[in-house]
Amino acid sequence: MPSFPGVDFLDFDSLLSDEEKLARQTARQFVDDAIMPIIEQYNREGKFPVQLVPQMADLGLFGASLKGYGCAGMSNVEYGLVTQELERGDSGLRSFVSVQSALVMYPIHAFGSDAQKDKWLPLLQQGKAIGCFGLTEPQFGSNPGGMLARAVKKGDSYILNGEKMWITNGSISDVAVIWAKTEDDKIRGFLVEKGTPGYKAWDVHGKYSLRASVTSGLAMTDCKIPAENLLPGVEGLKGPLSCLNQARYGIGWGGIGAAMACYDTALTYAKQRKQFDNKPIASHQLVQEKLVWMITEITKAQFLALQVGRLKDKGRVHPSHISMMKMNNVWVARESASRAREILGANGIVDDYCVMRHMNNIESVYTYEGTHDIHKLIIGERITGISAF
Ligand code: TGC
Ligand code: FAD
Repeated sequence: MPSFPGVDFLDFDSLLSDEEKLARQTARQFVDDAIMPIIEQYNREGKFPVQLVPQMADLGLFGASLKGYGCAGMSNVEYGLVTQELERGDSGLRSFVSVQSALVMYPIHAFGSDAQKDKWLPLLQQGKAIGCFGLTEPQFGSNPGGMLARAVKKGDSYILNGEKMWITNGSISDVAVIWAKTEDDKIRGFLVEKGTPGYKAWDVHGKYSLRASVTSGLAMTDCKIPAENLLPGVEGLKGPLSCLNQARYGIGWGGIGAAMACYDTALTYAKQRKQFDNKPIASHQLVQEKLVWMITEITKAQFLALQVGRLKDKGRVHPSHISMMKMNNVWVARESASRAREILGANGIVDDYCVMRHMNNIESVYTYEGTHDIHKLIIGERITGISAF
């Protein structure tokens, strides 16, 4: 399939290095060749295309911005451009890569023991093991600090009890990074392996969003976890929140990808579809206004993402910068999908076109990894010094 040409109104590409363009092109071609031909079918059937995992591993997409253990050692900008392309294909594919990379490999890399890193990072990087990240609980979403999951030390083990909800990849994971409070009320991370007695995963059905992604609930009943499966390098809420910084960053680029897919589809459609005197609908001012809104916001989102990426590469990014990027760029995707749907008229509601799939997916992306409004409050706290949660 010919490669997607990209969306570049303001010569954004002149700010990218050859390596950055190559990383994007590699992901772009993979999306066009391997994802686009099958994604509507998988979305319709509500299945994750698990057969793509080895191919994604071969392309170095897992843990791509980490160093060592076979990881590609990409810059943050390169990694961001990859997640942009994946989400242009489908948010579910980007979710898979985000969870595997930012929420499972990153905490093991940053906070794990040498034995944990040696055991899991090569397997996860090669796609021979799949991981998930259990922070959210049925009663604690935006406020994970209130979690009920508990780990009690008993000899050389921890006894883990609790429930996690809305967990991407939950039922297909070989290892789960589970966050729970120990007896001193501190949040700690545990590596819970598939097959641990008392550990159960089940799938959420009836989703209208992220249908090509596995979303699960997890239950842990008196799970005996060897003490060496505790992540030794971090305690407190800053552990899971620092993983979220990595994942939210990828999502900020991903939003651009979903918006690009909707814009490109709407622009092509508007130039072809004729109404009133056999004129293309693109010749009407009201239709042009929607397309102009999209290209303007996509362009602004690109420069925001690039600056956050450059700051991250220099070690100068603050979590509130990433919040602004996640909040803004996912909103741009949501609004672009809505406008593109209008331009496509009735055709906008069927899966001959990608628009409604993106529109539905973005509802999850708008909510997970900190809702749109939680990111507003993070930025609000940063500029006023006052917490309004
Ligand atoms: P607060 O008192 O502000 O902070 C507690 C400790 O954490 C530190 N901290 C951070 N550290 C690293 N990165 C950040 N972004 C951090 N934000 C805060 C903070 O300095 C403090 O450290 P210390 O040493 O003083 O203890 O915590 P709070 O309880 O008031 O909560 C703050 C709030 C609301 C911003 C936080 O809870 C939050 O972000 N809530 C949203 C929850 C969320 O995003 N959940 C995501 C679950 S995972 C998911 O959705 C995966 S989707 C996967 C897919 O892509 O498919
Ligand atoms: P709530 O926290 O109940 O919020 C409901 C509404 O209230 C929101 O609009 C919110 O903005 C608002 N609100 C809450 N508090 C405030 C406040 N203080 N001020 C103003 N407004 C507020 N979690 C994981 O741990 N791992 C995963 O892999 C994972 N994957 C997910 C995949 C999908 C498809 C989805 C949908 C979710 C996933 N999540 C995952 C969970 C996700 O992170 C949570 O849904 C999210 O953090 C919001 O929590 P909640 O749904 O409980 O909403």
